[in-house]
Amino acid sequence: MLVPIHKLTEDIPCKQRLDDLHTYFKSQFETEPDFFIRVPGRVNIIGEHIDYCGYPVLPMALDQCILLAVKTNPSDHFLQLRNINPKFENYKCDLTSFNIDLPQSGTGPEWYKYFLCGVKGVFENITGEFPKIGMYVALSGNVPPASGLSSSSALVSSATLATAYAYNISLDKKNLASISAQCERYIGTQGGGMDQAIAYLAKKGCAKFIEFHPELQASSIQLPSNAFFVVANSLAEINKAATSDFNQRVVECRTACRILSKKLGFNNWREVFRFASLQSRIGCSLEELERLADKEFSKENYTRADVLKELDISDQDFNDNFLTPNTLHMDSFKLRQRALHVLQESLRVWNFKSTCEVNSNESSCLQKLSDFIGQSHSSLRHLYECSHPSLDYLVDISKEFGIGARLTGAGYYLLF
Ligand code: ADP
Ligand code: NG1
Ligand code: MG
Repeated sequence: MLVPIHKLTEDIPCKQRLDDLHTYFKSQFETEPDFFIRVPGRVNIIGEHIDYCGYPVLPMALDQCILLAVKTNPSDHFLQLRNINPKFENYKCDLTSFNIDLPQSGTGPEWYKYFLCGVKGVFENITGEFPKIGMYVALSGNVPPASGLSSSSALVSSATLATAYAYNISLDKKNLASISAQCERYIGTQGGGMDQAIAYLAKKGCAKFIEFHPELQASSIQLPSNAFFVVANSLAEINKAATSDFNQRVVECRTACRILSKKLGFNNWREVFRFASLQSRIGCSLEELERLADKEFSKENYTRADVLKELDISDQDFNDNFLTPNTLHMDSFKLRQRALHVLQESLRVWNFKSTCEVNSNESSCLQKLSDFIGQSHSSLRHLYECSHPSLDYLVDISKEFGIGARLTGAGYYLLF
């Protein structure tokens, strides 16, 4: 949401935080902001680690959000960033020449690099040379960072929206979501677009069924009126850009998909790296694709040599064209487990959606939804191996009370 300062009314959401940010902005820059931006975090109800395979997901927006106060300054070309949380350092750069260089390992990228992703994403969508305009920006965020609730994408998406508005670029919400999804990859992770899509396309009072293939589409899903969703923090944090875990899973999925595509004799198997594309290319059902993966991937573990043999390519080709900078070391691939998770989880999303649509007010409905959520966690824990002992503990306690619970986001968080 974008609010010019003259429309800052009393009934606007987050009014107190906006007032505090307004005061902070003035104390930092000794001037008034031109506009405010609000972008929510999200909780994904079901459909985990499948967006980057092209399959639909079912998230909803949270109240927790990133707020920005922004003033443009046409008389210079500097970006100046301040964060109301003193833990995050001030930042200034020249918008005519900046780059997003990433740390080699260890801690994740500095917070302002997520903002730069959004700026870069918009700049890339402006054709030809254009004058750079300075921007003063103050940020206030209360999405718990590195916890699976999409604080990173709320931050990147807020930067995209702020930059597009500052530069008077007219883009619709779907375009903004797609640009934000693409440019967040400059932070080093190969995400799928769920977080940025819900950031822009969420509607109050419902979840969204978000499709990516063949193009971005969001439809509202009415959840049962007698259902409660609780988001609990396991307190285990992971910065997705600080380790290669996230990208390793993406690479395993892409590799599995390419191997199936090659086995099926598709000449362009290199380009068919998302299961959703493979499925429409074959023209089969999810169940049929699952049976194919089950049949073709019989090993628990594939070595690098196994993969090279299956694809009939050289080590150099594999490194250059199929791996990411932080997955070059990979020499073991759990193709079977990752493929089965993706295809079964995708089926659960469709079943969850149709259960909500068909009998949303029957008591049996809640039990069914709860079961899907429980199965999703079990799959993420055992097949996708992205859970955490603290999370499993919370899920196990919930089970004792007959409540379906699962992690949400890339890992390390909980929902029921
Ligand atoms: P998430 O699951 O929350 O998206 P990520 O690992 O993708 O986790 O991104 C977390 C990173 O996003 C943080 O380490 C920080 O760099 C940045 N971030 C999130 N919220 C804020 C904030 N309020 N202020 C500054 N940076 C933030
Ligand atoms: P989080 O954990 O919020 O960073 C990540 C990806 C999503 C999706 C989920 C797993 C990004 C920006 N986000 O979310 O696209 O793949 O993990 O379902 O990469
Ligand atoms: Mg993130």
